Amino acid sequence: MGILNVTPDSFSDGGKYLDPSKALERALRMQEEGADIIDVGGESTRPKNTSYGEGADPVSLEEELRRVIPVIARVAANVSVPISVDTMKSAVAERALQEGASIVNDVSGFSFDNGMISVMASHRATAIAMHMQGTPKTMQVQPRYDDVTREVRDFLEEKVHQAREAGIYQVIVDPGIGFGKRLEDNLALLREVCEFRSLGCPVLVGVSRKGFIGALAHVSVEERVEGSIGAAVVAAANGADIVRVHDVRETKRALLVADAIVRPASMQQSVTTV
Ligand code: HH2
Repeated sequence: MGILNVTPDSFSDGGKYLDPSKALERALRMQEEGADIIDVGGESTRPKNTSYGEGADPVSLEEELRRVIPVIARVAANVSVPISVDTMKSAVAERALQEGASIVNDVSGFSFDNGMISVMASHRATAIAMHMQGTPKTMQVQPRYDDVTREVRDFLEEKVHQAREAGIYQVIVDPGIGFGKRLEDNLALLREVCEFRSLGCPVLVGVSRKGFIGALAHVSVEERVEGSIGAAVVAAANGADIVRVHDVRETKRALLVADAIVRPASMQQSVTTV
């Protein structure tokens, strides 16, 4: 899954793709480099208490629609891979689905906006349910778990159940690396990705250029490509079906090799249905 942030303030690529023609160029490039999904987002979730300064401010509905919808329309008309919309707002999801997106990536796990489930159900969208403790503004303020993998798994199980009750059967689960997690929580979740496979859904992991890579490799956000690829390879080896990345070409090459070594066809859950 290639990341297309249409935001002025995303932590690693903010401001680069605000212009719809630049965004389209980027989407086409990621498709050519091997992305199987393009994820378009108009609201940064940059955490507080990090080297990026203050946490991201929430974006109004009007502003998010203004950023995202023209880009989704242009990307949908020009790429052949599925498009997901990274939003917590049901009105943004609805417009994006009308314009050609087919997946909704809701980092709040459908908790922020209680209209989200019915929008996804009525459009027969694929739902990505991600775990987050708190909100983007507060999530890195003393996150705490007794058993992070069990607690995140229980949360995602409930979300899968909630989606199925509403008639949404295509659900992708995501433990939410960096969303209300300490370093040791992120590492435990990546070590134990296989625990999420028993939910019976494809598992998505987003590690690209995130803070824990900077903390471990002592590198700024511009220098996290190698660490990101290392983490993506380990996540895939441990059972992730989809990795959400900025550096598509490099990650794809690494994953082609890693997959051939560690993932026999029988272990791969179907993601072609999304
Ligand atoms: N991470 C980010 C945003 N959306 N969605 C899912 N499903 N999983 C993730 O791990 C995830 C996500 C944060 O990364 P990024 O989009 O690069 O930054 P920002 O939130 O600052 O735009």
